[in-house]
Amino acid sequence: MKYLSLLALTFVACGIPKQNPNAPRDGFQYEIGGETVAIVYETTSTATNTVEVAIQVNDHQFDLGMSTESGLQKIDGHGAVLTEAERKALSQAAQDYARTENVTESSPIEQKTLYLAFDYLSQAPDNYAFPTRNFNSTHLKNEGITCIKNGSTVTAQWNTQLSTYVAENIVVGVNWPNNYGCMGRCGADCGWGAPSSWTKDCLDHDACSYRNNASGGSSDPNCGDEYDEAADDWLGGVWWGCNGN
Ligand SMILES: [Ca+2]
Ligand SMILES: [Ca+2]
Ligand SMILES: [Ca+2]
Repeated sequence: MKYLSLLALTFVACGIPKQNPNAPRDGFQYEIGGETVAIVYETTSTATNTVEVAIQVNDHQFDLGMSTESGLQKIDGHGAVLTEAERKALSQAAQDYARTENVTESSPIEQKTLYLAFDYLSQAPDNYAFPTRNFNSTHLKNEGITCIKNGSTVTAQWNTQLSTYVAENIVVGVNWPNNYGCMGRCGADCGWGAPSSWTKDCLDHDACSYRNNASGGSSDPNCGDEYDEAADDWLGGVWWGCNGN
């Protein structure tokens, strides 16, 4: 981890311009709205069938654990709150990584996890502070991740500061405006062909985010909990075969 920190600091401190050939191989750097965002990552496979993914976004550290047998085990964001520029950079990194590495469903778990982690982090609600979370893998499949099918009608459910319960029937896969295409797909809009999950918790998150952003409310107090509940779906749904079909 020390290596990552030093690397990132050097990376930022030198103000390396875009596409510098000396930039570290395992990283991205973007200029977004006058803000420099450096992203450095590292994946490690352990003896216990677990893949550890470390992602550093400027001075924020994220550590994820993915089991090759049971899916997502932990996400530790150390309390990080991402800026809008950092979230946009992560979204771009997800796209660039998926294209560069040609990430597909048959890619190694390290690659899929890294791509899905970039994608998940990029969709954090405003002012959301990433906690330390552990997932009870024995309950993941039946309680945490429910696959949904494209073209079926599913009742999205969420809550807000003003309403303890909001429900709306949505045809899975329908395109809503403002980059809310492919409703029910975990991730913004319809993605770029890289693997993604289609689940109930992601539909709830999509609907909550759209309805609350559209009405001008900050989405965090309203949809932060839906974002939490979708974490295992986002990162583990592909693993469980929730491909929307
Ligand atoms: Ca879930
Ligand atoms: Ca909510
Ligand atoms: Ca979505």
